[in-house]
Amino acid sequence: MRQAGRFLPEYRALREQHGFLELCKTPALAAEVTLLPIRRFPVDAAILFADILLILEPMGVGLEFAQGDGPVIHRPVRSAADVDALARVPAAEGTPFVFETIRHAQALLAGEVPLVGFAGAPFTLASYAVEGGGSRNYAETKKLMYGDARTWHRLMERLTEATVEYLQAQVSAGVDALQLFDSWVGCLSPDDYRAYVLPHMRTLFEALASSGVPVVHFGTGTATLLELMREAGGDVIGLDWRVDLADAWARLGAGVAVQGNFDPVALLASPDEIRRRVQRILDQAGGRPGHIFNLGHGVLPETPPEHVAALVDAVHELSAVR
Ligand code: 1CP
Repeated sequence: MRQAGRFLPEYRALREQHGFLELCKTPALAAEVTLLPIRRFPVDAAILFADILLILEPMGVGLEFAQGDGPVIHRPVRSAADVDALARVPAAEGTPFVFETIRHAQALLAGEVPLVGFAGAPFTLASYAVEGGGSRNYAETKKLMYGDARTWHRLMERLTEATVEYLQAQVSAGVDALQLFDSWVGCLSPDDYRAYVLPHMRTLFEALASSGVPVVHFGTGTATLLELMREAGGDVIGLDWRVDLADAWARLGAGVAVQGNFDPVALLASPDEIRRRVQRILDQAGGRPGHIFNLGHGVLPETPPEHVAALVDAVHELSAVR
């Protein structure tokens, strides 16, 4: 996760010449960025270079990536009228560059490793749309959710519909797997997840079931939500480092794969410590099929690339002996 991002000097060099949205909207460049980690590390998959927020731009919310401040949405969605005003634009017209990047990246990859496409899950997308950017407490999001449930559900329906179409178009363009990022859903209680999020996630996963590619259901801070996430759907459930992988897998049951769950901050530790922590996760997985080794969240910009190399090598060496 964020393996193509700001911790790579070659990415930072490209960013000196191009804005973030400009990179995303220039398929030849976005495909190159997608391949940067593949050229540097023997990772087992590439993740499309794009962003979860791109899908919001054609809806007319005024998306901008301000230098150093993260994403800004200039016209936040906070009322029934705001939801009604969201433009309905077919994915092929709204984000054609994403599908072009996929075709381009697949041509460059030439089957070397699979390409993972992705989208933000409706709750996480809604949190940005309602807050107008990143958030700590999700106050505006919860104000809408608790104060006007009807409008909340209409917003979630709109985002779910758009996301289904967007992901189906990614599959048509050639991705080999999909990941749904519900990065911030861990701010909800189980009751609220069940009432305000789960029905929409179920709709989403049911619509993707016929896509023919595996779907990863990812979140962070989800220790209390894992069973509900499983109920919502996904072939693979993403785990963060706050849970013990073996315990979490036991709770989820044998019929589902898991992904995770190395603490990305532990990539700042020494290669020896990284190796010990890789071993611990592999021990918890116990050689069972259906474990995708991954970080529990994205690579931090300050991570030394050599430490990522040490992680990838440790995973390959220590899992090969089984
Ligand atoms: O200045 C820059 O170059 C922008 C940094 C950056 C990058 C490299 C952003 C802005 N997005 C991305 C790429 C990105 N985002 C990828 C491509 C794969 C890769 O780099 O390896 C992916 C999969 C994402 C997904 C994404 N964007 C998520 C979900 C995953 C997660 O980490 O939780 C989220 C929440 C975003 C929003 C976003 N985009 C960018 C930033 C800085 C943020 C987070 C802001 C916040 O904390 O609210």
